[in-house]
Amino acid sequence: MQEQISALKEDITARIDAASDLAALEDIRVAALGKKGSVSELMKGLGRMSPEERKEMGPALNSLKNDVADAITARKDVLEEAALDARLKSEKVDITLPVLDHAAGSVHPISQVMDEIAEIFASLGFDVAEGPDIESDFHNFTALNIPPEHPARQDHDTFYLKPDANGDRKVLRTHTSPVQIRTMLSKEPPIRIIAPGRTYRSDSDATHTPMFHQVEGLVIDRDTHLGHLKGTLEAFLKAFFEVDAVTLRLRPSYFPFTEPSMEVDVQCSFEGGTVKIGDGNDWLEILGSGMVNPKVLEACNLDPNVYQGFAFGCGIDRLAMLKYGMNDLRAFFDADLRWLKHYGFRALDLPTIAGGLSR
Ligand code: 2NM
Repeated sequence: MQEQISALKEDITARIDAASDLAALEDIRVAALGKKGSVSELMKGLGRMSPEERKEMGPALNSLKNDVADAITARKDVLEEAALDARLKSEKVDITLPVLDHAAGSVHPISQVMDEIAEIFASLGFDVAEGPDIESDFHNFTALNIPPEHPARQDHDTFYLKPDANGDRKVLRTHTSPVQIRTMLSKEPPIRIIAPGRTYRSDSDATHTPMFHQVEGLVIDRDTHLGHLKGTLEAFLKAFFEVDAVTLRLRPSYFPFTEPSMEVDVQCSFEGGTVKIGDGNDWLEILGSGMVNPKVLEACNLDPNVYQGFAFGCGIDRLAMLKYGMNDLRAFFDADLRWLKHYGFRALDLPTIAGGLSR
């Protein structure tokens, strides 16, 4: 019996060492330790033995079983490591090689438009400012002359976060204006910035998505006036739509953070089923703007008797649709590769004023 055990052990270990892959090893395990395996069959025989025999054979069979199991585990480790090595070798990527086809990935139209806007305003002397998406109530509302009980806080369809221990609720910023507030609080005028980025309102239909993109602009100095606002917006829209001239119409409006406030329309035509910006018989509302309300300046510790300035804001998603002839806002966020291939921009082809924005 002892001899039978050693012979079996020798046989099984030889097979284990010869197993060339994990599947072959599993077959060996089943043939030895499985329900009907050779080792299991021997162990079944224990029941028919006399107590003396069992006393001797029990431990011997147990250690056979353990030795076989250990040998399988050891071989499994070796085979798994070899399999991983082979896989790493076959999937090796030489990251020092030049990109084969950089057109394979593309820049999303919204990123392209943000780059274009930053480039245009850089040429006018503006910096790009950024701030957090999760904002304090103060920066998103109060400092902008939107007091606690103002209906604008509901009108904005604000996403509120759970209140903290002090009962303060943070918000997903409903506009990028809090970036302007942060800039005025931390920098001395003159200030010339744009604040592009993500904004959030609980609103979803063909023309609204709960996350959308805005760019706002802010200029603060001692003698900044409405003429500067109009000239800046004209220069921006001409460069953005790549036309020689634009005609603007400033319509009186109301925002809590500006006084006076103006809606800005650009002259356009809708002939032939597409919008043409520049001239024509129609008007397209494109921006909100105004002179920064003295209360906002005060909230930012700026003396309204010394400093004044203008601000404006507009939706980037809509600007992108207008410029690149897209009709459904929701397609921006579908991540449909066919759409991205059609509308995407070449990754390394950055917009420049000199080289053209949207080649
Ligand atoms: C708009 C329209 C008009 C605006 C105002 C400010 C700030 F912080 F200076 F008061 N930031 N953005 C503003 C003004 C935004 O968006 C339609």
